Amino acid sequence: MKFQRFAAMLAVLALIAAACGGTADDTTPPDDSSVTTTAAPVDAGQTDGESTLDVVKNRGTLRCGVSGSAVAFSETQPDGSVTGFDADFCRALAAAVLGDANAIEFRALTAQERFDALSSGEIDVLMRNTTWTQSRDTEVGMDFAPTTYYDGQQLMGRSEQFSASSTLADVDGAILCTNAGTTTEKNITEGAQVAGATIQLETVETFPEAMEKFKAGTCDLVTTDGSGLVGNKATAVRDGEITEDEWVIFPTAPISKEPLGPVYRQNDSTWADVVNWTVYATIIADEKGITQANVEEMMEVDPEAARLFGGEGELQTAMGLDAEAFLNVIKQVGSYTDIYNRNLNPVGLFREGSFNAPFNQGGLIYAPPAR
Ligand SMILES: N[C@@H](CCC(=O)N[C@@H](CS)C(=O)NCC(=O)O)C(=O)O
Repeated sequence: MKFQRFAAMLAVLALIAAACGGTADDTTPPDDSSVTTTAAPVDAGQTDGESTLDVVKNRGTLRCGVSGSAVAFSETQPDGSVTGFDADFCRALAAAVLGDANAIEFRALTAQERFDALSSGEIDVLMRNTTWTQSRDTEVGMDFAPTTYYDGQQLMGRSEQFSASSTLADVDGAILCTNAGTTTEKNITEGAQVAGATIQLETVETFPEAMEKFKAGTCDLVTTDGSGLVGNKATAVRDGEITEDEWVIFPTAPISKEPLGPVYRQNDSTWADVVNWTVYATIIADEKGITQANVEEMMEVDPEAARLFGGEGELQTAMGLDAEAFLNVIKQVGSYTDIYNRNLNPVGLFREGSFNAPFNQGGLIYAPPAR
């Protein structure tokens, strides 16, 4: 225990040193420019060995890290509320743990800030378009929940310069913009090199800033996860800034794999189970056609649904939750399809034919059995 406290102190000193003198690049691990420490939580009143589950229950609110400006995933509204796919998974977790989908404090974080916010205990969970990578899973000190959205990196340019069949070789000589502290900047640097294209990469703090530069013509292209490009293009069309065919997203086959999902501090198996099974509950509900409207009826006729939503044979209390934890998730927030369709259909993202379709319809969205 003493050693752990000493390690935590060292981590704080490292953070202060980084904040005072260094740039993000001084501490860049191989795949991430955003992290200065991998230490255990040093804040938020969490004692050594205590699960985040107890911290959240005692506090009575969930602190959920989001972007706040990721179209359709987490967008801070003028009244301060946060909407989107990631925001709804925060709500699902709050409904499971606290019985109240609104018992949340959202924290808007840039890509650079997100892992430090988790390491320091400022947030309990991160739901911010975050890609599961080996370095984040190991040296950065994170653990990853099941993927909630299978994405891939693409580029967006003007139709007079690029087309849907453009490739990375075609971006030779171009200025590309994206946000810092992301897999995006690493992928495009490597990808362009392999394709033999010389590019000028400009990284800014947030993706909306990259979009502003693209609109102003300072950048020839923007690049990020495909969902982000689709969302930003849909917003520009909706706001009358462009016509549907003015900007083009390419290449059709993304240049990377970006499995996005919830992230938590490593080595907290109790909390990991809770976050993971909250995601799984939304997926199992979806597999069974269970919705906010019919969940109680389905519990009568389907033994797995009965267990998962608090009936005979329930396993939620063994995880430190109320038996009805996942019933609250479905009733207050909905199944995976409810969450997906509500947030992503409006910007033109559909499950059909994508990796985000259910496993029995050719997709990758799959949950282990609730038994
Ligand atoms: N998935 C990548 C990229 C994440 C990312 O920053 N995505 C952009 C595009 S949607 C974003 O969240 N932008 C909103 C912002 O900058 O706040 C990662 O984990 O590094």
